[in-house]
Amino acid sequence: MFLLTTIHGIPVFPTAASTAAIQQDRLAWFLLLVTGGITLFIAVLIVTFAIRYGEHRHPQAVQIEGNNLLELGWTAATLVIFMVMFFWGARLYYHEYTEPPHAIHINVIAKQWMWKFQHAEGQREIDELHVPVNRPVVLTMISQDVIHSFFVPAFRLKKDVLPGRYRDLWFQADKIGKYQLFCSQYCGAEHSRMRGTVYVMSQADYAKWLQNSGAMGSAAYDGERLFQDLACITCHRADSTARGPNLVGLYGRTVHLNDGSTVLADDNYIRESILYPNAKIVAGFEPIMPTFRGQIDESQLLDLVEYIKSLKTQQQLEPYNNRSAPPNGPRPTESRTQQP
Ligand code: HEC
Ligand SMILES: [Cu+2]
Repeated sequence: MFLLTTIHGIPVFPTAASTAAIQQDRLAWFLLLVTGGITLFIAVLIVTFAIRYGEHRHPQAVQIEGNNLLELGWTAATLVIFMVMFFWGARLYYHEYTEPPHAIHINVIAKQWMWKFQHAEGQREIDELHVPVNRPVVLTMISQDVIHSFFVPAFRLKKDVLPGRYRDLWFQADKIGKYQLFCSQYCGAEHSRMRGTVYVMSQADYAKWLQNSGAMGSAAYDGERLFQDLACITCHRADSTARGPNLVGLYGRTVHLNDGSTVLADDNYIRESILYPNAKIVAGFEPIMPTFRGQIDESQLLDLVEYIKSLKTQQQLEPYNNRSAPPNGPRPTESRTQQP
């Protein structure tokens, strides 16, 4: 395997601890060798030509008017090299932007100057992230203030974390250990202290950690409580008198809006619906939803999103006290969207 992280004990590349790391290192080495090789070749030519064809030796220059074979040759050769770079890079890029199914999902909130992590099972961490080895992990990241950047050199992983917008990032760690996390976007006075540690654990240790880290309830469960406390439930009910759309099965569905357009109900759409309810009005509904901007923080918003994502059956939306009531037929709210 072509992979070099140290030369005589001197580290050239940081430890490679994710599936993508090895791939990216290979590409980086390839680019380095090609560009380094060409640079060297040109440097040697310049020096030799300068010596061999200096003014004193060849006072009379002989013009060469072109050589088709040579020109075709180097055009084709560079094209091939660039195409290899392009497709190789595009493959890695595509891989990086395709979230694998069955991944562990963790929410990340960046703020001046710390990293907050919220596991789906309810664990919350600050500046520490525990993940299992050999399992894909999807991070949904958002900033509470300015732009930060999530950077784990050992995973060859870096992505800006923006305010007002969820962005996903995924990785699969393949070496148990402790790795550094940095913020790589200058974000204020204590930017340099915005660091953390990623602990990659065996699957058994991770399961133990999940059990022992004292989560009170899952993120979706916290979201459900908020849904009741903030009285979302008064409008978004699963009964025929509800004034808001039924949120069951909303996540991942296409929503029809009153201006005739459609939108995919993803994390960012749900977030926008809560903060800017009037930005997009669901077809068949009045713009009566109040904004919750300023009333809930990023972490509560993420919990609400988790809860709405978890809504798969009507029963889940019933208030606690009539959970056992059977769903009572089709509801007017269901006509607003068509199942894909
Ligand atoms: C006063 C009633 C009311 C309250 C309270 C309310 N909503 Fe809404 N909500 C609506 C209405 C009406 C719509 C559809 C019109 C629109 O898009 O603004 C809507 C739309 C939504 C949508 C988009 C639904 C879709 O099908 O695309 C989401 C998500 C949502 N609300 C979440 C919430 C959450 C979470 C809360 C509590 C924090 C909440 N709502 C509180 C009335 C309400
Ligand atoms: Cu930062």
